[in-house]
Amino acid sequence: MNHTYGPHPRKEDARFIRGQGTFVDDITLPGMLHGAILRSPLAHARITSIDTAAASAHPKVVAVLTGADLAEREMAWMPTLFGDVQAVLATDKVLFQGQEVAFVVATDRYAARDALELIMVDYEPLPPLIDARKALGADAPIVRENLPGGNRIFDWSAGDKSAADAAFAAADVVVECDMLYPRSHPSPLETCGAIASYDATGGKLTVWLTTQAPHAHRLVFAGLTGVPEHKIRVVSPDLGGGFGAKVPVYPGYVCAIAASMAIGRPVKWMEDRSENLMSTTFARDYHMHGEIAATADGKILGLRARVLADHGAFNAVAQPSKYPAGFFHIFTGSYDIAAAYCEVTGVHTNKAPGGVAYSCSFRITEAVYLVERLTDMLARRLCIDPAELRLRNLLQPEQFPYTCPTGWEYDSGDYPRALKLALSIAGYDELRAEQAARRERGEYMGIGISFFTEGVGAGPRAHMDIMGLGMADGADLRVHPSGQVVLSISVQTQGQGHETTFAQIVAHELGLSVEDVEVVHGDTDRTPFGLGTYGSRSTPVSGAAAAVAARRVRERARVVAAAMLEVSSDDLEWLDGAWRVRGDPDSGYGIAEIARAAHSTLELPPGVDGHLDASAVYDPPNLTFPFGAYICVTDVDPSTGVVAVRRFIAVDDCGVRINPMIVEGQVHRGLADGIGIALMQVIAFDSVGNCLGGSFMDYLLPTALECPSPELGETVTPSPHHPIGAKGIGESATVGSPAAVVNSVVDALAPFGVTHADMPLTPANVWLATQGRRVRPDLYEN
Ligand code: MCN
Ligand code: CUM
Repeated sequence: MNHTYGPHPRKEDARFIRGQGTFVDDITLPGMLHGAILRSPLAHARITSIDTAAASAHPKVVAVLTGADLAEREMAWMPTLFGDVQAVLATDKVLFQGQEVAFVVATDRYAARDALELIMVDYEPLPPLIDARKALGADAPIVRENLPGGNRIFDWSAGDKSAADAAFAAADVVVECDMLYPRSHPSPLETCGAIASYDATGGKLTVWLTTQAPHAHRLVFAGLTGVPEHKIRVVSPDLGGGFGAKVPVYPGYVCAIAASMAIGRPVKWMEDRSENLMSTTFARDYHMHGEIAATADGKILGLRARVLADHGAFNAVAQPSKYPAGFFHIFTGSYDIAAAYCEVTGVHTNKAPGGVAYSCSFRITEAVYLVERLTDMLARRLCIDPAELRLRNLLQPEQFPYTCPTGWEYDSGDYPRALKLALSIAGYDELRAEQAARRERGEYMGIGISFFTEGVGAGPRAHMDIMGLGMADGADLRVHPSGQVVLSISVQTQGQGHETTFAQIVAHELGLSVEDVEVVHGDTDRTPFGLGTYGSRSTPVSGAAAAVAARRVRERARVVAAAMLEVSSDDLEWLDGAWRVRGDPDSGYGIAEIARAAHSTLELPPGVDGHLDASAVYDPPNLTFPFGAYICVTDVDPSTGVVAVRRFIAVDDCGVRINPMIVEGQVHRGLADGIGIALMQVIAFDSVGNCLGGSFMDYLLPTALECPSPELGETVTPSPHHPIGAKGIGESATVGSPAAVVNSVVDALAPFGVTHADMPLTPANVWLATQGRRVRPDLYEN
């Protein structure tokens, strides 16, 4: 019986490795039609006319929808999860290249694509706004003409400005830097899609959907279509990755729904790779100016940041509503910095909807990058080793719970232990000696460190909401007479292994085998309400709900066990997976026997009903704060600019590990993310707004060739407020690793006087850096 946490093989892999997963595009319904989207070739243009006659006349075309058609159904605009409204199909203007303009429904997918070419759209080009830094200029083109703030979405600040200013005034040294965290794309292997099936007779709408948040999307669909929420079923079958890309509601989903409701047949829409890369939601695009102040012996006194956030044409992605810059303001990171202040301005540009997404912990990615770059620069300026400077400034274990200057309470941590472990795995002193020896020979090796703290598990209802909804999650636990159990959860795995780890949580609490727990998710008709999987919140929130529900089952079982043993339930203790009479460990019953008895005719005490089922709704009291120490070793060839990542050492602390094997898998993929972001990925635009990242020839994914097998270490500092002491892990490595890679490359290039270069550190950009030149990797002037 396996009822402890541990490296249990993933239950879901049996079907995946046999090719038996069911993804949205695998589903075919009787009479199903296929939709395709006509997209704007221009970044900014007025639509003067749309002629769909020829497309409609195509023999295989069943319907053509335009914005005007949707407007008649009041579905031309949809709410986003971030409180914006986004055009489903453009009516007046197009605002980015790839924006949705018309939807063709045909009897097969090829005919639908062919017919797109028969639609005639007249565009009157407008000057596009591509460079976010020009968004607030007097002569900037206005992206959203109907918004009162023009291109300005928000101005937001956090921290104590005067305290920060005073810290800077008192400092011996100040280091500052402009840095860009470029626009990147989560690129799940499965693109986005939907099958909508509307049954007019029953008034029921079923949508198979690539979504990380089935219940949230159902609520949006209810508001849009007028179909009541309880008559809508959103089914999210297996997902081929999400990484944040499947959080937003996309126009294609709504088009499929509108078409199915208009035609009365199921309609499938599945985007292709280029559509996914050009028009689904983006991440980052943060233009940051950071400043760090310190004493001459390297005690950090203050941190300031001024950020311009490029959100593209619409604000598509949820971030807890009180925080328009996500959790960027946890930007003092892992250090004991008394004074900090940041200002963030969000702007619209003529680019695809942006915002957070891509393993980001709601903008903590950008914050970690900023402070870790500045810390390295400070170390260089003060001629202090970057590891030593960090050890002097890391928060100490006795400071927890620690309230950071912008008000968040970090729950637990032992940071020096994690960094020292990473340094010892790396053999840091020997690496520095090797580096010096190589430099003598004209070889450029870099050692880059980063330390990160995340805040994940959104979120406590006292502090945050999405669409006005508190962020509690539900778990329902059904205990069959055999003692086998079914757990229904509101979160949605995209590859993280919830069917295994959530079963482990329940098995652990109830003394069952992992095989005896079946996990149901991804179907709003079968699962309790909750806001979905992102921000590594599944374990912190829904995992807690599962543990609480299981403990309720255990308490119910106690009463039944007492009746079975004819003792008072006070005389029972839970020991080794069974309720036993205190002092008599050989007596007692496990959950299976108790469940059987609960369902039997056994006489139960008054008020006790005859089954063990329980449910829980979990409102987290705080975020959980996982952390880690990363070290990246690179070899850089300054003559070609080629960077090779030789080693990657990652020590992660996510509290209690439910399944260490899955945790390590999460770290592996996050490190690959980070290497990709740091070295090869950017969604760039030319000056008229053509997206230059529309295929995997241009937007590069790292492979095993670029990613060394990482050397992992762990420390375990349980979260004090989480029922099982776990913290999230799903985004840690993506958040923490880019800074380590960049610090490593800049370290390698120190002899060239390089102090900073913006990501991605492609061969061209690295070579330019050695020549003392800085480029804007996100913008190509035509
Ligand atoms: N886990 C564990 N012990 C812990 C923490 C987590 O065993 N202390 C396990 C969990 O039970 C779960 C997995 O690790 O099986 C990730 O858990 P968690 O950190 O709670 O993150 P979520 O499940 O909420 O996943 C979301 C996170 C995010 S936001 C992105 S983005 C991302 C990521 O997960 N997208 C992914 N990892 C991904 N992994 C895959 N394969 N595909 C994606 O799209
Ligand atoms: Cu920020 S990407 Mo994940 O939260 O789905």
